[in-house]
Amino acid sequence: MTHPLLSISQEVQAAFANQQPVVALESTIISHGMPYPQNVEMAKNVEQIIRDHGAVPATIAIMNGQFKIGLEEEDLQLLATAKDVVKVSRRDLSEVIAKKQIGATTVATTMIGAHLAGIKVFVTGGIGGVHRGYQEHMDVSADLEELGMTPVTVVCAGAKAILDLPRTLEYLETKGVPVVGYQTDYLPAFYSAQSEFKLTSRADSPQEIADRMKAADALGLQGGMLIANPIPTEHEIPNEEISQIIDQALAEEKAAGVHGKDSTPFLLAKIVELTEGRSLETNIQLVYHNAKVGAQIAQAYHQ
Ligand code: PSU
Ligand code: MN
Repeated sequence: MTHPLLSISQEVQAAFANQQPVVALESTIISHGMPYPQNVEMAKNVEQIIRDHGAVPATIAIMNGQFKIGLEEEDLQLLATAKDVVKVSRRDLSEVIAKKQIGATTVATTMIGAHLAGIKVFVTGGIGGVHRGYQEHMDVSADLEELGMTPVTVVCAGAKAILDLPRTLEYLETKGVPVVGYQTDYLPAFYSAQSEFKLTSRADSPQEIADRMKAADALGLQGGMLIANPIPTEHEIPNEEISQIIDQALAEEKAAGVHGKDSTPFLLAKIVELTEGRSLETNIQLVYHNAKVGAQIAQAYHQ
């Protein structure tokens, strides 16, 4: 019996019926993470990349008081253009469902929807984390708590330096979340393939990750796993270039008095503006690379 608050697309239902691997995708990256029309192009392309690599994509959003698992092209278009799409993290979820608003799911709520639907692997760009200046404002993304309690494997390109990377790693350790470098020993820094922060865990193949997911299942561990997959170096923006831009974006955020759930979307848009679109192209390329690796992990897990 399907959960009453799930609306599953025909493509995804067929994948479940045929025991094909399914990969979840988030929608905040579409509504609040990238400008139109690149957002909707990215959303369509990333789904196709997952299909081309042997899995079935399930982009997730909130519509008509339900989690919609697997979106139609018109849904993607709506999420990419509508002005009243709510950014939905765990805190906002029950309200947006009850009011039947259109909601874009963050990493946290995409994990919740994926888990309800029985999807084990989820591909995104970057996760939320401990924001810089944590000592003053205590801004820690609900994504980190969700990773600590919901058993979904999240493939990302690390976290961008708008965040406090070492404190984000400490927080994940406290929550018991494995942070696995995919073919790397260092935490990738989103736009850049590598940060200076060494990880305690590395995997070199999708099979190794699938084995760990199965061990976590067998143990009944409730939390998720974070796979940190570096952007291919031909697409990266080197640390020294992007760090000045990030500092400027953070200064402008402070001057504008932006905080809370508006912080991440503001900084992402500001960085696109300051790099004249180069950061957007980088962001899109890292999502595509994550999609390929995520599809491979989902396949290995399903065998
Ligand atoms: N980081 C990115 N791109 C994004 C996000 C984070 O590089 O689009 C989005 C994701 O949906 C993530 C959310 O779950 O921002 C985190 O928001 P907050 O920090 O408000 O929890
Ligand atoms: Mn926050």
